Amino acid sequence: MNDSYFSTRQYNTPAWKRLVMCQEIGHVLGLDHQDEAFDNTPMGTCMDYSSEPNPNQYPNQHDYDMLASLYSHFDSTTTLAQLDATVNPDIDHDNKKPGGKK
Ligand SMILES: [Ca+2]
Ligand SMILES: [Zn+2]
Repeated sequence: MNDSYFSTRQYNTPAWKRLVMCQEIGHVLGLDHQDEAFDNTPMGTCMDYSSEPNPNQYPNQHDYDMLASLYSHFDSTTTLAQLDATVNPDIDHDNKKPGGKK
């Protein structure tokens, strides 16, 4: 984290720290901003740009719904075999068993 903003009195508060950490972790998990205007009513999610941090310290239901749609399913394809072939072209993918040693 670039914590240079926290040397500014206005931002060196628990609410701003929670908002920023929540938003950056949200980005790592694949979430985008829900809103990028600073001067409108806070949406109650850390994925909202706002000049009022207090209502925006945590994810809201939309963020949890997005995470569920991103992750609560099995992938229909995988590129793992391609990675194996690059790293070790001798791996026999046809005879690979689930849970077998690799
Ligand atoms: Ca906003
Ligand atoms: Zn952001």
